[in-house]
Amino acid sequence: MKKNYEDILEEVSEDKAVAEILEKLGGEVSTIFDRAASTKCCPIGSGISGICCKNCSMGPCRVREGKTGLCGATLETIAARNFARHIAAGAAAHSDHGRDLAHLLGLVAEGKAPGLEIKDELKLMKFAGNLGIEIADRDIKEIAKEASEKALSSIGQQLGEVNLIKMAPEKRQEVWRKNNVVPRGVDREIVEVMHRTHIGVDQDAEHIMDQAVRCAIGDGWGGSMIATEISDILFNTPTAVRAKANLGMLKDDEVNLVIHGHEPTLSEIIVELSSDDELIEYAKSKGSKGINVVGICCTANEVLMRQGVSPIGNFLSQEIAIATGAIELMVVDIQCIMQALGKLTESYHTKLITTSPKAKITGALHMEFKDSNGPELAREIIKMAIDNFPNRKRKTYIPNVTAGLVAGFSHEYIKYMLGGRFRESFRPLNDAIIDGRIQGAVAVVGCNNARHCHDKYHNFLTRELIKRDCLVVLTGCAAISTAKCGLMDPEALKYAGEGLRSVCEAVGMPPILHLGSCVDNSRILTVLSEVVQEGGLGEDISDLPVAGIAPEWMSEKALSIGTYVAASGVYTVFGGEPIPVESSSEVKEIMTTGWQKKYGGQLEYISDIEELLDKVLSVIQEKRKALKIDTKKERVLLDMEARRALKNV
Ligand code: BF8
Repeated sequence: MKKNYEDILEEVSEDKAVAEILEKLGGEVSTIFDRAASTKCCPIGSGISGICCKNCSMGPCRVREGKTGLCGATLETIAARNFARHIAAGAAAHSDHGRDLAHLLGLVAEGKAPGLEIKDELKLMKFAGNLGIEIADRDIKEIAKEASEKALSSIGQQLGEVNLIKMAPEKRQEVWRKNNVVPRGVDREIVEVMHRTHIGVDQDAEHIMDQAVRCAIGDGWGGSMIATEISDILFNTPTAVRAKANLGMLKDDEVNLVIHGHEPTLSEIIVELSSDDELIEYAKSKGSKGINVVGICCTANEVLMRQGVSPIGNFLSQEIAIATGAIELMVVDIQCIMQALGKLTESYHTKLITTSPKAKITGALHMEFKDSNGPELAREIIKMAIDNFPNRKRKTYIPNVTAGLVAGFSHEYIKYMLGGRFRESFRPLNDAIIDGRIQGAVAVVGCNNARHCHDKYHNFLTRELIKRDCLVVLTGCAAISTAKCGLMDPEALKYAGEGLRSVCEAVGMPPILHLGSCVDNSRILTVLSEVVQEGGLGEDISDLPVAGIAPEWMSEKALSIGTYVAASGVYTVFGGEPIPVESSSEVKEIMTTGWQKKYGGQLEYISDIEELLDKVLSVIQEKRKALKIDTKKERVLLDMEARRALKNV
C-alpha cells in the first residue's frame, strides 16, 4: 500500500501503530489491507444484486427478484437457508470451544490435566446448581466431574429443554416456549439446521429462520455460556486489572511471544510459565533481557481479563504485528487466524506454531496440545521462541504507540464494584438508569472488517455513546479497538456525559467496561438477566433500555451472536457489510418486524454509522418511555423518617 500516514489513518486504519507500519511497508509485503484494495467482493450475494444457492450440484443458482433456482427455490428461501447455515457455523465454533472446556473440566477433576486446577470453586458451585447438580456436602472434584459430564451431555442433548436457559428471566423463557424456539443441545440444533437447509427439505423462509433462532439460542445460552463459565472456574473469574495495549508493548530487547486465537487453556499455561526463573535465565543466555508474552484477538482478551497480558492488536493487526520484525514466535489455536500468516512468516524470522488438533496452516509448524501435555508443550514453545531471538533478520520496527486500560469486568465484578463487598448488587445501576443519570447500556461488540476503516466505527460509537450518558460494554475485537485508542484508560471518564460521569465517579467504575472475548457475550446475557431480576426496569430483557451493535462484523460467529441477542429481546444492529439476506425483503422483514413481534428484539443492518447511532439512541428512548422513566427525575435524598414511611407503603 503506497499511501502516506495521514491518508492511511483516515481511510484504512484508525490504529496509529498499524498506520505507521503500513506506511513503512509501502506495499513491500502483502497484507489484508492491500488485498482488500485489490480484490472486489463477489457481486452475487453481496448487497442487493442477487443471491447464490450452492446447496446441490445443479447450481450454483444465482437468483434475483422474481426468479427461482432450478428446483424452484425462491429468493427468500435461499436467503433464509444461507443465513441459517452461517448461524450453524458460528454456533458450532463457539460451542465446540465450550465442549473442549467441558471435557477439560472433567480431566482437571480427575487430575489428568497437568498445570491446571479449579481456581474458582464458588463459580463451580453456581454453575453446577444451574445444571441441576446436587452440591451439598460433596467433594469439589466430584462436583466438577459431574458438572463436566452434565455440560457435555447438555451440548449434545437430544430432547427437552437445555438446562441453562433457566438463567434467563422467566418471562423470556415463556416467550421462547410460545414461539417454539427453546433449544435442545446446540449440537442437535446445528444438525437440524444442516438437514433442513439441504435441497428439498424446509422451504418456508420463516420456518427456516425459526430454526436459525433456536440454534443461535443454543449457542448463547448453551455452548458459549458453558465456555465462559468453565473458563472462569478453571482460570478464575475476572476482576479489574490494569494493562497496556497496542504494538508498542512489543519489546525490542526481549523475546516476544504472541498468543493468538480463542482458547485460553494453553495460553494461560504459557503466560504463567513465562515468569519461570529458569526460562528467563535461558532467555538471558541468548542475549535477550526477558520474555514478553502478548496477545492478539480473543485469546488476548482471555489472558488480559485474568492475567493483565497486553493485547497488541485485534483481527486486522495480526499480519502487521509480524511486520514489526520483533516477534520470535506466534502460537495460534482456533478461529480468526489468517491463512496469510503462513506465507508472511517466510519473509520474517517469526516462527508460526499451530497447536489445536482442529487447525493446521500450511507453512506453520504443528505442535499439538493434548490436555495432558500443557506445561511440557508450553515450555518447549517458549524455548523455541527464545532460541529464535538471535535470528532476527532485520532491524525491528516497533511503533511507540501504547494506551493504558482497565479490563476484567465479569458480571460478578460489576456487582461488587456497584455495591461493595457486603452489598454487591445491580441496584445502583438500575437506580441510575431509572433516574436518568444513565440513559441505557449499549454493547459494542464483534470483529474488524477489512472493507472498512479499521477500528473507526467501534471508536466513534463508543465515544458518542458515553457522551450521551450510555454505559458501554465491549467484547471481542471491538474491545481491543477501544483499548488501543485509549478509551479504556480511566482518564477517558472525562469524555462521558455528566450523568454517566457522576455515577462512575460515585461507584468508582469506568464508563466503558471490557467484558471479555466473543464467547463472553454470554456475560452480557447474564448481566441483563440480573438487571431484570434486580427490579424496577420491567420484567423481561426486552423491557430494558439497551441495545447491541456489531459495527465492523465479518465472521459467522457474529451472526450467531447477533441472532441470540435479538432473540433474547435486545434491539441489535449490524454495520459495515450487509447481513447476507439483503437481497430478500421478506427475510429482512422476518428479522426486523417479525422478530420484534415474536421476541421484542430484532436484527437490523444500517450501513450509515450516524444513522445507526441515531437509531440506537431512539430505541433506548422508546424503551425509557415504555417504562415511564423518560422524564428526568430530581434525586431526592431521603431522611430516616421518609425512608421508614416508604417502607411502610
Ligand atoms: O471471536 S471479534 S474477528 S477474534 S470473530 Fe474473530 Fe470477530 Fe475478532 Fe474473537 Ni469474535
